[in-house]
Amino acid sequence: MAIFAAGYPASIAIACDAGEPGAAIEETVTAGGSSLAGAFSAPAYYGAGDGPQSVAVGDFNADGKPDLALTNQFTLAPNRNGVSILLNNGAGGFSGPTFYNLGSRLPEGVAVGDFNGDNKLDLASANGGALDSVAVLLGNGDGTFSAPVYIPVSGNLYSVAVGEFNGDSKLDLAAAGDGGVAVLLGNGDGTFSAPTIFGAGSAPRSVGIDDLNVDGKPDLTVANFLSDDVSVLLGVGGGSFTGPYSFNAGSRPNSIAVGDFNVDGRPDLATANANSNDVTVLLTAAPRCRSRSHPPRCPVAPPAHPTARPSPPAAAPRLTALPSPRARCRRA
Ligand SMILES: [Ca+2]
Ligand SMILES: [Ca+2]
Ligand SMILES: [Ca+2]
Ligand SMILES: [Ca+2]
Repeated sequence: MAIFAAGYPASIAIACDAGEPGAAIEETVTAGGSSLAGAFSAPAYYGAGDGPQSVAVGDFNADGKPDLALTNQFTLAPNRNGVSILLNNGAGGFSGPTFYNLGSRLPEGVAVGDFNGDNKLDLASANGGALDSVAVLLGNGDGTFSAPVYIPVSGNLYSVAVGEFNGDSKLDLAAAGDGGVAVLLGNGDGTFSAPTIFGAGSAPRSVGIDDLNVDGKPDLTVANFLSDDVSVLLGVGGGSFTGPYSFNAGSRPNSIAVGDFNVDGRPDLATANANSNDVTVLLTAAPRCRSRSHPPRCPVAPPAHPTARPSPPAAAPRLTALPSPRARCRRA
């Protein structure tokens, strides 16, 4: 990985051929610094229990106003680990919290989805500690939740995300922890399959979901805290993934998020790097064009690979890092 001084954006193209299923990703390291003074009101603070770790948004009481769900950790008092709900009061403020106890589990990440198809939002938390697990709390539609149900997942979980991996229209979960990425397929009734573990880098801390290679199948992105990189696992359908494909990040990436930062219609990645005090941004590049015509012509979207690539060997091949950005192909 090339090292860039903060504030001096640079890029490395890491590309796959247009016909390959691998995402083509261009790497840029940036740091913040521009002022957004006046963009937000003065901060308001609401009680959220002991040791809030993570926050997610959903309309839990179906009043059209987004509410908050947080995870709490208080290791000195295990009965204060859990999930807190703050309901939107309609004036930009929040009431609560209402607390759901997860015992001695140490919840980190929390995600929102309707897991049982009743149009009421539910919660999933990624729990570390001795009882590492995913906790599922089904929503009652009025801002309250059922008692948590636990799915054991070894590996000291840190993060959970909601996706649909096997095309059955039932929401699934991906959870990142020290053991890799656990995929739990939803049964549509709020229960989930036992986890299938996919390898990532060292100490995965955060997982995101998006379709990076635009093949209609959601892919997994993972920030690996100890290997200082991002793992991309490409969905192949059926709840399975190939990879991991590794991309360098800053030092100790702790969180990953997906967004189309260059507004080209392709999802990009950002990691928060706890030790290098910066953000790594990985821009998904357009597929490399093999055409020798002038001007070169590329497909608007990468064509679907005709056959699923077999599972990679234990040491998955890395995508080739190119020394400089390639000229963009002009779209036909
Ligand atoms: Ca539900
Ligand atoms: Ca599913
Ligand atoms: Ca995909
Ligand atoms: Ca983009």
